[in-house]
Amino acid sequence: MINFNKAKFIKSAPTYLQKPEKNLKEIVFVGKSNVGKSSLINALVKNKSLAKTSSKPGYTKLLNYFEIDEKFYLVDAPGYGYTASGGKLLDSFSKMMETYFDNPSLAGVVFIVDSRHKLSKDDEGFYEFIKDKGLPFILVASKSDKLNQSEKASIKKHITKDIGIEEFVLASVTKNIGLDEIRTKISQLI
Ligand SMILES: Nc1nc2c(ncn2[C@@H]2O[C@H](COP(=O)(O)OP(=O)(O)OP(=O)(O)O)[C@@H](O)[C@H]2O)c(=O)[nH]1
Ligand SMILES: [Mg+2]
Repeated sequence: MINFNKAKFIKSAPTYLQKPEKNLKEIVFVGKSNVGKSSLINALVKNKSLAKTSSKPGYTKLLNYFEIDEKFYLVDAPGYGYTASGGKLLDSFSKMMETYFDNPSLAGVVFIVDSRHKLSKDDEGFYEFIKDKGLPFILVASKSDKLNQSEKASIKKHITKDIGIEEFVLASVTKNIGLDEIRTKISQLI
């Protein structure tokens, strides 16, 4: 059993090569800027001020390592702004993240998309990228508190039918939806 409430900030790093000394597995949170990566980390550990959040996009600038229950790291990452092309990530931030994915400690990706919209080209590009790399991932559709029933049905149809991802978690940090399921899935990757 992992105690997610036992969470502490360890350090910020520009690449995984500067990661914390203690060698633990890592779960990284990835998605477009402002999708709710940092908020989701806070909700999972029940500490609203652990990871810094903002209503403005582009807030998280480095890899932020949070140690959970002395067992593994949750890694908060900047949001993407990259162009997907043949599985390569193009801009300078993306180069930084591309090297991150060669990190041997990486145990899985929490891939977050906005439940109010279809996947963007960048989301689809990132999905191709993790598929190519064969990385285990948990797909989370965030901000589900903003959806009505028919909108929930339509994002489900989009993800499962158009994109072809069978399993995903519809989540809301404000309404505490999907969080236990995400904790369970992360525990299975560790
Ligand atoms: N209604 C609602 N708002 C949310 C939810 N999750 C995040 N937000 C809001 O979305 C905004 C962005 O949240 P962040 O957690 O900072 O997003 P981020 O993905 O870390 O953004 P960057 O670090 O800039 O890439 C904030 O105003 C949050 O309060 C949610 O489940 N529901
Ligand atoms: Mg952030």
